[in-house]
Amino acid sequence: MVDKTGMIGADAIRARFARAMSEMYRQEVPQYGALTELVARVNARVLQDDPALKARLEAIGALARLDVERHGAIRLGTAAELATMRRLFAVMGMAPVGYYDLSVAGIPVHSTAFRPVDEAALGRNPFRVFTSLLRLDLIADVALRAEAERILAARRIFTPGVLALIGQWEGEGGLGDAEADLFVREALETFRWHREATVSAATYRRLHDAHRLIADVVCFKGPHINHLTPRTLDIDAAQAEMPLYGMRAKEVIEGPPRRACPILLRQTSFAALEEPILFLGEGSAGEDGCHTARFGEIEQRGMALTPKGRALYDRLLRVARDDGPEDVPYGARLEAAFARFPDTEDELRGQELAYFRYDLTDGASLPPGLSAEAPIGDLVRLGVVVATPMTYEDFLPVSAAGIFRSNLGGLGGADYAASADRTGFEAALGAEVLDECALYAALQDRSVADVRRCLRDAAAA
Ligand code: OOG
Ligand code: NI
Repeated sequence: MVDKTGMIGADAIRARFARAMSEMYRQEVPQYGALTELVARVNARVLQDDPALKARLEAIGALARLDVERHGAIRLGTAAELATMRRLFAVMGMAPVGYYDLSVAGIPVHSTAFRPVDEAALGRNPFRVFTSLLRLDLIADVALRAEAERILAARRIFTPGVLALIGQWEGEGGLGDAEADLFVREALETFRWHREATVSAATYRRLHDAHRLIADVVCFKGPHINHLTPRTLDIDAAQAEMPLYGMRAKEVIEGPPRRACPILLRQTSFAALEEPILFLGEGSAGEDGCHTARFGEIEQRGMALTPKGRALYDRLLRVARDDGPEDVPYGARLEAAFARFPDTEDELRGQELAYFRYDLTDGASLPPGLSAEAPIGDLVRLGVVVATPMTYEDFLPVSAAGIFRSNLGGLGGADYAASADRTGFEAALGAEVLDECALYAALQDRSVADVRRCLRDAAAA
């Protein structure tokens, strides 16, 4: 954890931060604590009932990360906030991966996910934060837009302490043990909930009427963490148990249906809490109000899909949403549409719909007559190589829109011209976002190259 120069590694800082964030959110939103208990219980039961799954997760080192695995979400107001957030997450080994345009779904933000990228880092702690930037350019009311810009320009969401530590990390390439702890404490302040709004009730109302999301981003001191999501091994069971814990889950689980070979990501949430806030008084005393922003969510992760698999997923999801008979419930339409998505690992691999990691089978050697350069599928079929599906580490824009919508209530009406602006997002970020498919493909290619090298070495020996 501490290297020979006394520096703490990024993975360790991220793990400390994720733990501190979880602790803070548990204090702020007790239902989150209940949700993590529910998920821990469901996961323990799944592992007990399915020893093969347990062995497989253990073998690929995926069991250790499960208990600590969380993703969170924040919404930022300005380009400068996003650029500094990128530098803050870099200290924890988290890079921006993917571009998500939510304007198509009537939500005036675009987003990326900050997350660790390499396999070892993901294995240690895959903490990720879905980070959205408000798009004031989509607000038609010019005066309101100017007012929001003015309010946002005046706030400082980072403490002087964290800015100094980020600068130190950039200059020296690391932080010592005590500095890492200080960094975690100072960074956490940015994500804390503040019940004092920075605006009057009248201003809040105006922004809220333009779009609830605008009020949530503009009227507070900082980008409060709005949910923290544990990962479950059986989202249907967890969803069914949510009412027992006093939570009302959203009606449909976002993403693909339940399958023998889980793909991508399935998510569900419980509605945002109504929380008391205090508006800035026009005179002295502030006026009481309430705000809904923070909620709970659970996720189940499946295989990462190739662009070909993803295209099929997107097409079938559209079929289920748009073309299904009206009188058939959405869940049944989804099942029907996805009957056309292959559901065995052999098919998914053979048709190059999902990414796999290839490893030499224990003690295996090359059968006579076969070269180390033989098609990887042949090596798998002959038992020389074992293929393990890669976990999807990212998000889904249609699902994210569903999660946003279920927590902003009354979103209807917002109708923006679809206008992805990746270039604008990257300019604000001060960097390009990484392409998630390129990351999975590189990992897959590297595992194939490693397998072939080992086979060649063994044949030469
Ligand atoms: C983010 C909603 C998206 C997910 O898991 O897809 C999300 C937000 O509400 O800020 O968290
Ligand atoms: Ni989420």
